[in-house]
Amino acid sequence: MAVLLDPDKLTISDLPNTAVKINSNNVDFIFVGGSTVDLGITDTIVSELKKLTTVPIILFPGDYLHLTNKADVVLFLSLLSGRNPEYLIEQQIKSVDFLKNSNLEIIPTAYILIDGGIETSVQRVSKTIPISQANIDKIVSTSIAAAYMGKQIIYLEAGSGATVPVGANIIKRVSNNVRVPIIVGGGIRTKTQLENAYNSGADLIVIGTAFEENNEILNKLI
Ligand code: 1GP
Repeated sequence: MAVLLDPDKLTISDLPNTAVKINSNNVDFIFVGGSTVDLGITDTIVSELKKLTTVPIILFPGDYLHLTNKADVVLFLSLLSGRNPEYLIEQQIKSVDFLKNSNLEIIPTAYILIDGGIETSVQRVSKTIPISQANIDKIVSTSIAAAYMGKQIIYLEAGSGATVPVGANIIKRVSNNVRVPIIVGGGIRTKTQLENAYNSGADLIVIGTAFEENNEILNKLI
């Protein structure tokens, strides 16, 4: 399981306690990112986290300006559910000057936004429409196209704070059709939802809001 930390919603003084919870609950990865993050904060948060944990830190950037060399990996996201060139290719081009001189492991990732029941910040910031959960064929075709493009991860995203996580039927259909590892996130708050997603074929589940609201939740989930 991965925990998502949004630098916008954290202060440096929160980090020691956050790291204790992460370290004591077998969290596999820490994702750091958010749609709207002030400049420089990601770098500071990741530097501090590195002093507190050995859990690998994966950047999940909302903007190329959030990149930092202090993390281990960056998900090189392309928002394939949307039709906004800024998040399909422009941000990626803008990131090259930074990434070509960095030591980050870069993982080509298809980012697929699926309707999570509310307008989420990724939808607002990216100005793209999520794919309806009813439109499973489109989600599957987008995932297969992503695999043909060479994406190494497919991220099925209901959006942070979603009221409806990505459905088990969707995860199942995608995992039956692609061999690419699948990350699922958005609105997962309970052990049942977590188990349903894993049993349907998710390879990694990301928990953000539920952990922000209650950082005792990990021992209930894992
Ligand atoms: C958001 O998928 C992540 O990008 C996690 O979502 O905050 O709803 O857990 P939550």
